[in-house]
Amino acid sequence: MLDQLSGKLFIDGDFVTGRGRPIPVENPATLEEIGSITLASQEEIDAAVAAARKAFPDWATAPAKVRAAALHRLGEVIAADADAMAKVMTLEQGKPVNEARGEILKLAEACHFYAEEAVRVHGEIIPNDTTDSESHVVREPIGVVGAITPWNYPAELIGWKLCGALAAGCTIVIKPAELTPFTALAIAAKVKEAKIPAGVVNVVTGSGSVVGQALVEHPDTDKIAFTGSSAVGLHIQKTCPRIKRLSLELGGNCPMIVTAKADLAAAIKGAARRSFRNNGQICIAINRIYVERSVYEAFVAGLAKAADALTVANGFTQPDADIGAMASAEPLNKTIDHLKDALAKGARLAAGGDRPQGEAFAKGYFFRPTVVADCDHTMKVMTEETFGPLVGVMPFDRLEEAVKLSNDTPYGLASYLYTQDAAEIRHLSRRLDYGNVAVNNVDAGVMNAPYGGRKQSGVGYEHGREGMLEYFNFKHIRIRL
Ligand code: TAP
Repeated sequence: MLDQLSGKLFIDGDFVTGRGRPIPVENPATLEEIGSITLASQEEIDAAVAAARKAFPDWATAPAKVRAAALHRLGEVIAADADAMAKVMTLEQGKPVNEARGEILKLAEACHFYAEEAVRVHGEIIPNDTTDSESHVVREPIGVVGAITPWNYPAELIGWKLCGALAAGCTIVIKPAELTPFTALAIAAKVKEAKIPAGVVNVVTGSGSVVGQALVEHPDTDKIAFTGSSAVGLHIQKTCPRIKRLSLELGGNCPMIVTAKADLAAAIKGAARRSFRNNGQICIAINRIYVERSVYEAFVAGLAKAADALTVANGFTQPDADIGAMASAEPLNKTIDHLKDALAKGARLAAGGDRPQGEAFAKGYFFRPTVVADCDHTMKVMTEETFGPLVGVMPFDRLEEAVKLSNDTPYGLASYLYTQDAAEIRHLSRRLDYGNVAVNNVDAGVMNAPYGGRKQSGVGYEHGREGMLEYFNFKHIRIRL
């Protein structure tokens, strides 16, 4: 599959060979080159946006059931080829094949979810201030969407935008991360196979500062749907040269509170999963854990044991490994930096702390799941987004203190709480200043509920009906009867 996708762009329903500079793509587990993509030129970006614009009127006005059927077809062809698509993802991103397959199936689920939502685009008739008129409020698709996505979930983060946009009647130009372009191009192949009309979906590749920025500045994109770091999100907001809709799903620095009334075994299991899955390269990864002092040492010992038990391996040759290679040198180096900073400031290393030993790990970006205890808020691990397999733990004495520490961050994406006490659940979950609060579980995002951050974690929502609303304009039609 990679041979067919190398060097391609997907414009107006067809794969075309890009004429720009080739950019090599590496396997982060072996550092071998697996293919190359092209830096899309302004002319190619213009062609993609023009194709989306040309396709827009027919797609926007097609019966909702036609768009729904197209999304159902897309979900089916993606699920049918999940194994091959998962291997492509693992080769460029590093996560184990089984986990990548799960992500591809989630993409298929998003297609079916938004196919069902597409036929429920209702308006409203509102009585107003005169007896002989009424107000009709209808939803109309915004137009051409530029979607810019990161490398940590190369399929799902495209899927939420693609499916919400298409269900609403928008057309889209996708710019995937330079590190993980092939998953996006594999999705484009499925768009073609599902016979979604030409121009409705387009993919252009290349660096964010050139190709992503060109979509942001393009006079004919009506909305930018972005997922990535808060720094780039802010840059997009500042440099967007004209008024257009922006949704920004940005960084996180997610806390977990474990009280003395928690099921400790469940809390440890949840913490190990949400701190280390995908190497912690998740916007909703648990970065920092506050544990009530009476259960603190037991929790640290349990989490260290759980971290040590996770298997780290090349996720392609060992598809069922818990953790594969990190996606690139950048998050690996940041993890090492945050670890050194914590240890220098007095943290205690409880698990991990170095690269795994052995020939298989000689080249790739591997790091062992790492737990540091006795942390405080002078340490980067507690105050910045690490985006790596590192979690900090800190004791607390009063619940108010745990809430204050949890909210002591510019971010507001997801938070986690473990307690069996109903009063604690009610009290704490309402006081955590986050878009998502998961209580006694670590699955902060589900397809049919809105998912979004506050503060520096962004504006707008994905998932759920709210995720589709991002792609509509509301129109008020006042009719005199
Ligand atoms: P970024 O460096 O922000 O990159 C994200 C995307 O933006 C990439 O496609 C990147 O392109 C592109 N980009 C970079 N500069 C740009 C510019 N000037 N104009 C337009 N596009 C530009 O983030 P990342 O390192 O890939 O991803 C990690 C970050 O994403 C973390 O902070 C994480 O928390 C966040 N994230 C948030 C969420 C949600 S739902 N809130 C989900 C996942 C990840 P290139 O990389 O190709 O240059």
